[in-house]
Amino acid sequence: MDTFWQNRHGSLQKVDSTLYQNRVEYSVITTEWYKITRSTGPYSFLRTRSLENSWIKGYYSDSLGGSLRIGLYALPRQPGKGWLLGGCCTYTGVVMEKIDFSENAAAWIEKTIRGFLDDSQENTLKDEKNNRAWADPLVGFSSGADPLYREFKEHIGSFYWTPVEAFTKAFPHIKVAPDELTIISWVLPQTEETKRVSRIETVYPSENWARARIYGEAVNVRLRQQVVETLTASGYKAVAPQLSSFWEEKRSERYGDASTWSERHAAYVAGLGTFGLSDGLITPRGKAIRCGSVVAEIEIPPSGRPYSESHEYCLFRTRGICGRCIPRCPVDAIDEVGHNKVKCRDHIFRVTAKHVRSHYGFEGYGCGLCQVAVPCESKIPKPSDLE
Ligand code: B12
Ligand code: SF4
Ligand code: SF4
Repeated sequence: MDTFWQNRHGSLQKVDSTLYQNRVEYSVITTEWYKITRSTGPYSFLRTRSLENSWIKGYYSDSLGGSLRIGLYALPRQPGKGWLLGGCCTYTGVVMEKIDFSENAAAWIEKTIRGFLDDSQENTLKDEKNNRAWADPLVGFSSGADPLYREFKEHIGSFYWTPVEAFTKAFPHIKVAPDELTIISWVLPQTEETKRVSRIETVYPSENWARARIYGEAVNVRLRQQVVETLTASGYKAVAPQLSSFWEEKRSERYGDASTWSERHAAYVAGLGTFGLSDGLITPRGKAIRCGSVVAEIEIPPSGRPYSESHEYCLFRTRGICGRCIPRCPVDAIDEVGHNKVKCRDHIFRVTAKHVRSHYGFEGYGCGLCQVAVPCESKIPKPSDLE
């Protein structure tokens, strides 16, 4: 019984069960969701599927001596994976984890993201050794009412979405106020191995980097879907703007290449990093990263920003020193004024794509040489890093 309830937060109540031959049972009736992290069974004539990774709420009984008997309840499998009917099955050795949405939604979301990335079947570069695509993530939250989102629209262009607009594209019939939305942002750092093999490159991306661009981004796509599905299964409406059929690349009069929703701008609002001379977002895990974001109708306190300027972590932008990303670019797309997106795009799509196909044997591209072998590669740089 201890094993079975070892993580429970509710208390056992004596109830007269009408569900199973009117026996008196000691049961827990919860209104909270639990995730079953371990179980053996089921032992029942119904032979339903394993309960692991199921999310349950309702009536559980321990009358069969340290086992879990599920009444006639419909159990949602892990979000997005359909429904499973309980029906008086007995499971033993069950370990459940309480999912406390209301009190600590931030921890719940962060756990969902980390849990997904810990799965080696998901988080993979799809190479021979099944190397991890991404290292330990950073997660942050911002409010849909943060005035920066309106400012972005004003500066970047009228095509640029505020969180309410991104949300309304997915749920046109729902009226939502900006402060009812939270933007969940994450940063996926390149692994040590990918950075190591990329530092020595001077013209083309390493195979690992190109794999991270293609297969790593596929992981990021599934992660966005997982976050949306997890929220949806718990009754919170959510959308990943980057995956929306309405998302598109656009041209900003002021900034050139842009899009309807920039994930690193969302990460900036969530306190995850500031921009660099090369345009890349510099985070506490550095600039060799990718990001992701989901807009959800849920209240989560904003993480706050430990900076006040858009380029605060860049040594060149703040102190006029460094500039180490300038010579890293093989096509001189970075200079003391900033980043030339036209040269950069040309190199990535015209030059590196051919190299990836002919040398690594898959359809892909990428560059990011300005994101490795620089002081801001893996952390927020300090002047002493230049010595
Ligand atoms: C279009 C695009 C490109 C274009 C243009 C890049 C660009 N700078 O916008 C091209 C093809 C050149 C490109 C190249 C690359 N990209 Co790209 N790209 C995008 C995409 C799809 C949209 C970006 C967007 O909408 N930008 C909007 C414009 C307005 O942003 P911006 O010009 O960069 O922003 C500047 C201004 O806003 C300015 N600014 C001025 N005043 C103020 C004031 C405030 C308050 C703020 C906050 C900012 C600000 O600061 C910013 C930086 O200088 C995003 C995915 C996404 N949806 O977010 C990925 C994305 C930006 N790319 C990414 C990556 C990794 C790359 C490459 C390394 C390619 C690769 N994977 O191998 C290179 C790196 C280029 C570089 N030096 O940064 C990552 C960013 C990683 C990082 N550390 O920043 C993203 C976020 C993809 C992802 N999901 O992770 N990319
Ligand atoms: S390498 Fe130096 S100049 Fe370039 S973005 Fe990083 S800190 Fe700024
Ligand atoms: S991504 Fe490559 S081409 Fe683009 S600015 Fe960086 S180093 Fe230059």
